Amino acid sequence: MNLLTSFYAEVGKMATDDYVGFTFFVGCMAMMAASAFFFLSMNTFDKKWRTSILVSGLITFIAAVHYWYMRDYWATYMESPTFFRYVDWVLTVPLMCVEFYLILRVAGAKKSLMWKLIFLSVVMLVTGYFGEAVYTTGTGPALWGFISGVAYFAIVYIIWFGEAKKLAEQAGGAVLAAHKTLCWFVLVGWAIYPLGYMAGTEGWYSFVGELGLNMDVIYNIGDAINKIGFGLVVYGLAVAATSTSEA
Ligand SMILES: *C/C=C(C)/C=C/C=C(C)/C=C/C1=C(C)CCCC1(C)C
Repeated sequence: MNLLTSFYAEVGKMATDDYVGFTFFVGCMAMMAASAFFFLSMNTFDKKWRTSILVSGLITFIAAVHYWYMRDYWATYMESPTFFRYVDWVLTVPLMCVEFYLILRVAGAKKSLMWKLIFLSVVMLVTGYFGEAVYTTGTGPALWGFISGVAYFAIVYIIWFGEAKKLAEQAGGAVLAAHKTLCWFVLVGWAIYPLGYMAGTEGWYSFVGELGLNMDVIYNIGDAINKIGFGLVVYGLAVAATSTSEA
């Protein structure tokens, strides 16, 4: 076999109705493109915003690499790449918590706020993994999903009403506006994930799966919205803050 035929032999076929495969593929490309965008734009901003843009790029870059593997895993086994999915999340979601801290630093945010959010996000994801991959029968998924949901709401509380909200108000202006948008991402954008979880695990909520919704498609849509959208909000803040400081 020459090089060309062996190359083509390695590219799997994809059925036109394989929405999971399709969204893994498009998700991978979108994450790559977003990473290039964030990394290349980084140096056009004031120094104090560069770390935030760098983190936006790291989030989509880490996701791009995981999507590369997940796309391949799905194409080979036609199974949910649960392990890679959660490794991706456990790296990227804490980085989203870091973003909150970074933009609120102008109002004097403390590291303890960042660690609190990181801790809660890890609890949310590890317990979610237990329900999705370890205790997958009986009341397991519902119970672990519930614990995960409690950690999720603790994050929502801190950013919407707690410490983070107060700092955003002190900062005011573009930071407050960006913080508010990010809060909506967490409340609405992140709520996509429990929906995917309910579609893909067994429990009293099995009607969600019966609607014909697919867990991986839902997770892939959620990731595209949240990782790229979140990064763009931070990008918009850096644009706004850089142009006002020049004026
Ligand atoms: C880039 C990836 C992101 C923003 C992932 C976020 C994931 C969640 C908010 C997951 C939440 C879950 C629950 C609230 C309950 C059920 C289990 C999870 C892990 C799907």
